[in-house]
Amino acid sequence: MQLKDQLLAKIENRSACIGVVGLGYVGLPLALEFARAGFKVIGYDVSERVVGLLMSGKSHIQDVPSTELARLVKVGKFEATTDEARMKEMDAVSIAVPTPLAKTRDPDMGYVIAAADAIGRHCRPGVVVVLESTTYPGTTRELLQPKLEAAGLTVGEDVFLAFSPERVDPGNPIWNTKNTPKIVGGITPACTQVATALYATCLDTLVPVSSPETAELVKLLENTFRSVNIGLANEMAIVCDKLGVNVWEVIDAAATKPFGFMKFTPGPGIGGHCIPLDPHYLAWKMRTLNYKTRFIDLAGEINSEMPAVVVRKVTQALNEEKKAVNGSRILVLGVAYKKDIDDMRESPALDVIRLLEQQGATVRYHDPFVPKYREDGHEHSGVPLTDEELTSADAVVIVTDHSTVDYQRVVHLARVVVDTRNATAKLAKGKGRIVSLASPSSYAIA
Ligand code: SAJ
Repeated sequence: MQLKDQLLAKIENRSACIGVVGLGYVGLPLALEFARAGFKVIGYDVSERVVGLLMSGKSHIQDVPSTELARLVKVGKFEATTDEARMKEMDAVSIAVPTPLAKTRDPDMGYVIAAADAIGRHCRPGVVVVLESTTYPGTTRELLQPKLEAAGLTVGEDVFLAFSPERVDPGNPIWNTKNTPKIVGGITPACTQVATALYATCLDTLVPVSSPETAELVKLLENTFRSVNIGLANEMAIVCDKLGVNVWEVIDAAATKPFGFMKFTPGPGIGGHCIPLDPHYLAWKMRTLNYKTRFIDLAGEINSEMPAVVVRKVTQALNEEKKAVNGSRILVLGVAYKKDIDDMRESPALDVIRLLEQQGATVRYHDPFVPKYREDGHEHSGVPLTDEELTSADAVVIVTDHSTVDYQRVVHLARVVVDTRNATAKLAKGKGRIVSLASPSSYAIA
């Protein structure tokens, strides 16, 4: 029986040993889906802390309950390890390691290269390897395939190689690893067939495409689409502010169009591990082909300008009180990169706080999801949202609109509220002034 058929049979009867490299918000949920489907799963991670935590039945990922993890560890269906030699036991390997941007905004492929090198050292004939990490088009073919071939393996015959983008939205109550459609693009049709069969054992919907480049680009289109449209919403905020029109009213009214429109909202900038970064992987690749991806670059410019726009708004609001930013006491409400989560990655709140402090303000923050965070080696602690904090602040700036904050109380007690998320739209007027990111009650952003 051919290697491909042998592997397909082991996938079918669940005797295949599944490997997941990288046990973060993508890898761990995926590992558990395979374990739930009946496979023995070995999770590999370089972090002793993470592996130790997982083996003690404790999950560090909000979407993975520790009870389920502990059960699968106990029955021997899931095992975490830092020993790369365990990769030789794996019949399938999904790579879900970080693909950050370097300070130069160029792709940092270090984690993918390290994972691919380790797999190359231990991979054997009859294995399927799938890269899930978001990356530039061509990575699977140009970076991973040669490493498998250097191990003496022929892709499409001895070993099967594909790209399948992660579509994990941490904390999403509706869409999860199992029910989100899964794109799969193999180097050869046999690669696509095997990788699709692998994921079909535990995921609801598979979407095979014709190549890994197609699959790599699908992911980048998805997130570039968001970045560009968020950038448009942010520019619309600047336009509305100059025209004295309420941008939120404009967008809500446009969203009544039942076709041909999709609502995006302005804000203090974009954060997270995807939207600020993913489009730049495509921009970087196209620069190597002497093409400038203007939409990506322009959206990046506008989105990354928004923290400064917010600070100008705060400056103008304080100016109306005959106050300077310098020496003012400012309370920032919400520092996570989006509402109702605790994730600080690339949060625009960090830029807003930094810019205010550079102008001499004393900035404190309150975030019910982020009691403290570390930045540039310093630890920052939040303050409780007491009446004193609200009444003594020269301005309260709503940067992330967590649902658990009582904004009516904020507006009632604060002298000036700068609202970058339209969190105060439907509130009764309070003692202080509300300055929206863009509406007639605000001052031109300039
Ligand atoms: N944002 C806006 N205006 C918007 C939407 C978002 O300013 O209209 C800001 C958010 O506040 C945040 C940033 O953009 O700072 C990113 O927000 P996001 O809603 O795109 O959330 P993410 O970063 O968690 O994006 C993830 C992505 N998921 C994957 O890459 C698998 C994205 O593709 C999803 O569409 C998104 O979740 C989602 O829809 O929740």
